[in-house]
Amino acid sequence: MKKAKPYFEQRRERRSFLRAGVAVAATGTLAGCDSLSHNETAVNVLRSAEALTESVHRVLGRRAMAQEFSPSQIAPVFRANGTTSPIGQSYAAMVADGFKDWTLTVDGLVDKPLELTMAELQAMPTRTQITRHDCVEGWSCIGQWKGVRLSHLLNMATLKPEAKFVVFRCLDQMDEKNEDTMYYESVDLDDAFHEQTILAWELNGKPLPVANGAPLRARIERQLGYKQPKYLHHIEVVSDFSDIAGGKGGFWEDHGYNWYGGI
Ligand SMILES: Nc1nc2c(c(=O)[nH]1)N[C@H]1C(S)=C(S)[C@@H](COP(=O)(O)O)O[C@H]1N2
Ligand SMILES: [Mo]
Repeated sequence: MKKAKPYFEQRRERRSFLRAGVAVAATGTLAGCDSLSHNETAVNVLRSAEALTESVHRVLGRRAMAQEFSPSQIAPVFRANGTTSPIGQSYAAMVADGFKDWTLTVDGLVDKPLELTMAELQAMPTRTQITRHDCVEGWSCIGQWKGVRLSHLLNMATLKPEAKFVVFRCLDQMDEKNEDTMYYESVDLDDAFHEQTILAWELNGKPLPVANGAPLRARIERQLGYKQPKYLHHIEVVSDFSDIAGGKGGFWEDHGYNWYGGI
């Protein structure tokens, strides 16, 4: 009998087919959560465009802001995707006690490592933004996020000169049979210090739901959906990620996605 593939492998196959749909979302005027239809020619044109995106972003600079929307454009329900309820006792226990003992660690190539409670994070200067999330599976969704800028934490921790990337470590295990499949992601310092890169504890004016990454998730608004890590507990500053997990800088990158998911 043929062994069933882990669900993330099945999803990867579907995603590589659909990923070009995101560019359609980026040029359309979608409000709320919409599925996208695909047109063969457009998909091929956009595939080649995608290859150029990283170099174009490098030349033009990476400070440009992602579009922000008005409150009336917020989707009634923000769609959830990927992990929507992390497996395992330790996360369940955190949910049960309202994340009372959860902390966020910031360490690696920093002068002053941090360990922050939610109360400490929430006492920091906040940013609120209404943005559109674009998933490579072919849907987009507009939501309002509130949190602290990642730059604020990185400045507090003070990066060492060798620092090049920020790695986000999450609490959810992707393959229930393999403990080495925790979701993780990474971005370079351009994205880490971007004005709209925040660590959010609120979605649409309410505490971040479990399905969307409670208690804390990153919003890196110039990047695609898979570069928006949920269920954060640890941020590590590194010079190189080749010795982390599969070495490609993220869970989906280790399964074939581009490391650069800029939009
Ligand atoms: N920890 C974690 N972060 C994750 C994922 C995941 O499975 N686990 N899925 C990613 C993908 S592919 C998308 S589209 C978004 C979905 O975020 P949402 O559930 O808030 O819509 O989270 C991203 N971040
Ligand atoms: Mo996604």
